Amino acid sequence: MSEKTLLHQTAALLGDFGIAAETLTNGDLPVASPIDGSRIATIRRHGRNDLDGMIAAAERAFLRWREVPAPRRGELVRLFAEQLRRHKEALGRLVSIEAGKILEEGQGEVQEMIDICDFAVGLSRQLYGRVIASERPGHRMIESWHPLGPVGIITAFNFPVAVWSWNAAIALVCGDPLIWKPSDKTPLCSLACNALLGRAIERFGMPDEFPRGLSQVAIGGAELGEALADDRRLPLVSATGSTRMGGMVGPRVARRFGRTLLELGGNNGMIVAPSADLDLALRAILFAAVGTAGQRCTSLRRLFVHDDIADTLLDRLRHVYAQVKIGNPIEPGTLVGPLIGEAAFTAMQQALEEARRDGGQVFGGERVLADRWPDAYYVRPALVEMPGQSELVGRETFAPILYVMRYRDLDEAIANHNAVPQGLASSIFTTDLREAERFTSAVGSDCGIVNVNIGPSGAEIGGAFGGEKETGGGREAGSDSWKAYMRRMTTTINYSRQLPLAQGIRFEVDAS
Ligand code: UN1
Repeated sequence: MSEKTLLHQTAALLGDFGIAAETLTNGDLPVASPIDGSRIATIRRHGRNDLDGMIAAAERAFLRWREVPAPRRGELVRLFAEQLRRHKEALGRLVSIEAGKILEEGQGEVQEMIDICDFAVGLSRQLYGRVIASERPGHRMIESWHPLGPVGIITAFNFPVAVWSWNAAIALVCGDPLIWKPSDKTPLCSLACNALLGRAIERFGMPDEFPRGLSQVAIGGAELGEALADDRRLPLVSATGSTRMGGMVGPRVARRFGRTLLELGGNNGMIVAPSADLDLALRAILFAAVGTAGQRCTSLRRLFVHDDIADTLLDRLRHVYAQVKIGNPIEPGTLVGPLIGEAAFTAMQQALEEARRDGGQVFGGERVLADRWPDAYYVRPALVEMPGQSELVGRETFAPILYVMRYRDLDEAIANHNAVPQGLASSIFTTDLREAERFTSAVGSDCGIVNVNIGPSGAEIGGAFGGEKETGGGREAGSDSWKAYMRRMTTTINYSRQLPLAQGIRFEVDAS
């Protein structure tokens, strides 16, 4: 893959989305493809002043958008989904070029966008409140949901389009404008998404400057994230990324009594019990641990295997790990693309070194294809047999490292599974009903996502997505996650001729 080819492909793809060629050359932020490390664009970074103007525009758009009936707002999201269907192949390819994901996964991300849009369109007619029985005669209590205001959305490089869309599609039907700060490693994907949404906005037909403020992208690094977190005009900041980033955003938003929706680090585990269907388990492990080069927040990082089947499973795992095709993610047949960059590679090598010091036996993990692409970082996924769950295993290393530990007793395995700071996704492979139920019960996994006979990654959008502990506690996407994007109102209406007080309190003066 020559530098020229990727550069040209990127410009052509973005051109089709309506992004002018000058946008890709006139700037101060270099964008590289992890495929070969070559530069694919140089775009303009925004400063705090730009962001300030964007937030002001979003505030103005909010005043109009909140008055558009929710099912009409849903119509905009329906139009956006139409654009996504039309450009699924192209946007998926851009994801592959900019984030290094294999084509299949790039397309999968766009499918996830389409799915959440469809969900949001239906939701736009179902933003239900409730009627609550009042304790007072002649009174009615109702709970209703109203638009909240402009939402700040911070996303990571590894899901450069889908995670924004979980927030965007829901926030839009809820009546909230969007300000998106993508990872500065994947800004082009965000420009493409915003351009497609722009086309939908155009077709929807809205007056004057209002469309601009409805959805904006702020390009930059941590300084912009901090500014978003500090700004009182953004009642909600939804942030997906590392626990370190969440530790910066969370307290800053809390200091101004704003609301956060945090989806942070995961250190996802799987228990493989003696009764497990090992063929299924093997495929699930491969997809969850090796897919996306181990760079999903839901990637499988810890495997607890029962002693009785450990040797068999490990033999089979080593076999598939040795065969997995690593290479250019836009070539068909590749299963593992590059790491996002040098820092990810260094962190992975340091973790493997530490694992060896802790008595771990490392299989794989070495750099490959360096002679072909010296500026890109491809690795063979690593399997590491650990004598126990050391401090290292408790940390999330964003790379394809799978720590394997053996167990004898399920409760002990569950306890170890839960004994890490993160709480995103988990799974058990078993055909024993008692074990499956125990794992999904109150005394089982402490994660937000708890699966049986499927791996921890690759969640559908219909469920609420997120996790506990250092994962941040937020829930995005389906179920009733929409409530985070709205303002809850409790209303009591008195249609009687009396004024009874709640709790039977008497508070009167003789006014005669
Ligand atoms: C992420 O890595 O931040 O469940 C999101 C999954 C995907 C989303 C991952 N649907 O793996």
